[in-house]
Amino acid sequence: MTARLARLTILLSSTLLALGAVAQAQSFSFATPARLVPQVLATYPHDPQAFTQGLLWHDGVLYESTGLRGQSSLRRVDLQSGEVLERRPVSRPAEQLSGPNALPDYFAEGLALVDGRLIQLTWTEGEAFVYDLATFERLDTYTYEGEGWGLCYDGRYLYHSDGTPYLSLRDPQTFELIVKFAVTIQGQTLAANLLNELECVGDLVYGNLWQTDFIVQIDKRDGQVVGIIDARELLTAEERAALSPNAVLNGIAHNPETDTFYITGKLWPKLYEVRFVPMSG
Ligand SMILES: [Ca+2]
Repeated sequence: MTARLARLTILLSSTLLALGAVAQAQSFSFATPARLVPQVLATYPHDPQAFTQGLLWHDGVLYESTGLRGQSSLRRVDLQSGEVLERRPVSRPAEQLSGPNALPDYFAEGLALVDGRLIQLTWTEGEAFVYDLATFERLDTYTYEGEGWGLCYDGRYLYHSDGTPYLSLRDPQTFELIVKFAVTIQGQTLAANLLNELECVGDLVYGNLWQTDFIVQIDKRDGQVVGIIDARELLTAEERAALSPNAVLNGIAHNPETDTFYITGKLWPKLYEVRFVPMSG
C-alpha cells in the first residue's frame, strides 16, 4: 500500500508538473518592450582615455574595467571629479609579450563585484581575474570557454555575455557555468555581437548593445527583453563628431542608495547620472 501510494504520488506529481508546463506554454505571450529614455540628473567628467568595458558602483566609488591590448586596466574612480584614484594595469608579464612565442596582451572586459572580490573578464583569453576590492591584489584566475564581454552579479549568480545572444549564469564562487539562456525580443532570439556591458538590478539584467546607443532591460527569469532604452540624445552632435567611431556607449552601473544609474561610453569625456523614464509621445 505504501509503495503503491508513493508510486501514485510520483505519477500525480509528474502529471501535474507536465500539465503546469503545458498551461504555462499556452499562456506564454511575448512582452512588448517598453520604450525608455535616460533622464540626465547630473554630468561628471570621465577619463577620455578610458576604453570602458565594465562599470560598477560600490560604497560611494566607481570601479571601471578598461580594454584595448596594452592599455587594459582596473580602476577605482571618484565620481565627482572623474579622478582615477587607483589604476592597476592588466597586462601579461613582459617575457610573454616578446620573442617567437609572444602572446597578444590581455584585453580586459566586463567587471563584477562578489563579496569583496572584483571579477574581470578578458575578451578572447578565456581568463577572468579575481582581485581584492580594497588592495587590487590579484587573488585568483578563473578560466572559461568562449569570449568575455559583460559581467554582473545579482547577489546570487553571475551573468556573463560573450558576443552571442546568450547569457551564461555562473557560480559566483567557482565561476562554473550553471546554464546558458537565450535573450529574446518579441519571440525572436537577439542577434549576435550585441550584448555587451551588463548591470544586474532586481529581476532585470541591463545590457548595453554594442555599437549602438541602446540599452536593453532583460527579464532574467525568462530572457525576454522587456524594455529598450534609447540613449541617442545623450551626446550632442558636436560631442559625437569629436569621438572616434569605436567610442560607443558602454558602461552602466546602478547606485542602490539613490536608485540612479551611471552611464558612459568608451573614450567618452563624460559620465551621466540618469534615471530611465518612459519615452514621451
Ligand atoms: Ca556594469
